[in-house]
Amino acid sequence: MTRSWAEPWKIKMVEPITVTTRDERERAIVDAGYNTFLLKSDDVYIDLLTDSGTTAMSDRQWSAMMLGDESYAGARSFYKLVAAVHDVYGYEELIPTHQGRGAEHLLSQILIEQGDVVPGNMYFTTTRYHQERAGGRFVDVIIDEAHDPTSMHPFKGNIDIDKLAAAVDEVGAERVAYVSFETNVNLAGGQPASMANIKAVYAFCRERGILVMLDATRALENAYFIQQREGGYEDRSVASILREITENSDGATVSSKKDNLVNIGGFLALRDPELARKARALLVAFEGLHTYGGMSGRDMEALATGIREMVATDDHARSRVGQVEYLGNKLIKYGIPVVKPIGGHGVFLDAAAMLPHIPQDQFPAQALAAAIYVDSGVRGMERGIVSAGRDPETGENRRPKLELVRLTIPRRVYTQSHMDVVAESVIEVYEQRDAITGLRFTYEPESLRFFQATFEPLPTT
Ligand code: PM9
Repeated sequence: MTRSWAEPWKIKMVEPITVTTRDERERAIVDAGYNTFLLKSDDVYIDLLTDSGTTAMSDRQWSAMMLGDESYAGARSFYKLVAAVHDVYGYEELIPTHQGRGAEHLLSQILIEQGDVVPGNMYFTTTRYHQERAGGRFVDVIIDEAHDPTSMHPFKGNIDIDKLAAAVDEVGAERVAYVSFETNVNLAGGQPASMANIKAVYAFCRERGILVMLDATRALENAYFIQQREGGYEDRSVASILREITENSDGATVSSKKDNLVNIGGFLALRDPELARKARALLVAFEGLHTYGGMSGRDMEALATGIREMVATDDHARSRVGQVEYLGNKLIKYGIPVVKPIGGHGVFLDAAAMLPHIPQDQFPAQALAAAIYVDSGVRGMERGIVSAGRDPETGENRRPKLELVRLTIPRRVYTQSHMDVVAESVIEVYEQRDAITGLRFTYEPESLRFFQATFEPLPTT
């Protein structure tokens, strides 16, 4: 008999949520221009927009906040954070930022020169935005399986070394700013890279003198999948696998709003003191002094505690990913098309397969996210053509192969009963899918358009 697992915590405080009526939700989605980012949280029942900054902190984190040292310079809380990042991730140089994109901005500015190439394993919205803003050209070198929602490859976050070699050969190693290696690739569906692949990329880059910068935002979840799926790692702790992932990298950007169990914060971590000096010079202009960056003392206390807490036992990673798998398996059982294998931070609905009657230009994933919200008050997020944006050179829509709705699970927030309600709503909407129509823009922002764009339904013919 397979034995069940349970969350390694019990609930000490609750936050009431209420369910709205269908009429209220129909009005709310029109007011929000069919963009779930523009809904008010009071109009949302179960909020699966993102796992970013939506974590429930522990009693230890809340009590650590009381110890926050709010000194402008040299705060005690900063040195606790430096020690936590060093002990858990192994990096010597810490540049604290307000969140992940602050770190991406600094890294892009210190390493990318106009015309440089930045190979990476599938784009992330803010990451690519900063790389392009600094004059770089992102080249996707993820394995082909990552673009196929039905492929059961256990490590769909892997970099294809042949694609990487081709990207390097095209411009020469000196025009490659760095390899941008995301752990547990978000837009592929929360899919991990294998340790074998991570090591192969380090070896390839070392030989050619190219830096490897991790996006270690969800490296913990990647470490957990390595433990579960890669031969030789089954008896290793998630903490030790995480250290092995980061071991040969030259640095990392981290949005601490995910793995690190806090509501705000992030950092750039580096090994080279000279590079760190350059980053700190920018830090003081864009974020704050080098001993707080974009965080208060209490934020840094909560973060230092969260970083240690996430690896204290493997139970946290197991129950976090276990809850995502619980929802995913329910949907798979019913025949809902989802990205497989189920990823680490959310279940990704294959909107292209669910709504084949809506062409990609009419934003099927955006329409599906809106329909699920109207059905039940469950809020997900589009991760398809709207998120991909336009090519800055041609102005044309980028057409990602994946047209997805992400149901992202916040850490330590919802119970399995919430997951049951979510699954039932998705099933209901799937059964009524022919009634869903495509959308068109009523407002399209120039960059990162998915955050603030508004839409209206296309007239039915
Ligand atoms: N990710 C997410 O919901 C929040 C913003 S986009 C909707 O998935 C990676 C892999 C991320 C990420 C944010 C950032 C940026 C960098 N890398 O949001 O600036 O998933 O802290 O981090 C979001 P910040």
